[in-house]
Amino acid sequence: MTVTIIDAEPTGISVDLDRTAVIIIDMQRDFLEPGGFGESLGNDVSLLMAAVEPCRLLLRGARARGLLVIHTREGHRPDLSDAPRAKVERGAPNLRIGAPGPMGRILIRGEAGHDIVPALYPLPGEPVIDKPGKGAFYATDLHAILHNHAIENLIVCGVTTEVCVHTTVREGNDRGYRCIVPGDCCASYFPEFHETGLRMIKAQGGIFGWVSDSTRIIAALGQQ
Ligand code: TIU
Repeated sequence: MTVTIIDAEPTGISVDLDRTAVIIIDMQRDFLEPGGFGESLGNDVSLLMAAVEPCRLLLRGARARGLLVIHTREGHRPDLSDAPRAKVERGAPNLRIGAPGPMGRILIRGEAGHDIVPALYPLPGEPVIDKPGKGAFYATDLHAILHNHAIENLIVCGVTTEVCVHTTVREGNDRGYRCIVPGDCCASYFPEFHETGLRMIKAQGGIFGWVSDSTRIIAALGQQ
């Protein structure tokens, strides 16, 4: 047992690092890189790129401390058999899931754009969860992996704040995990959604969890 206190809002939180995992949500090339799917939708991907360096530093600290690190990727089977029609049919036909995009077929497993950005690439042995939905628990083995590692606390990073990070935090909170979100390790194409998304997590005494940042969490990792 290795207890440390992470400075956070609405309160500091005491966690056992031996029961704490870092989850990096969907830091995929198609969402983040210039020339990818996200940019082809008209988004400013530099907003998302801002989260890469804080995530890299947090990952380095977490790996050095021996925390379980888990990565997720949003995407579907090449035959789209796991993609609901309601999801596939959304948006302009040439920008739909499975359509040819600038980095391969959009949100299809195995395509270049579906892969994780080089700066945050998983190390051998770190679980990578391929998820068909926005939340990392839905239709995946994430809960089983966390349970088998006796994890109680999740540090949730990634993109986008109000979509896949938020959905995962809500799912995790309802499953009994304490969810801590380093705000600078998350990002959105919509800065106001990012800010409001973080405020929603920590409102009402921490209705979904806690909000901190990479600097304070890295400090806590070295504190014990
Ligand atoms: N990973 C994730 O958030 N998927 C999205 O589709 N996000 C958007 O904000 N579109």
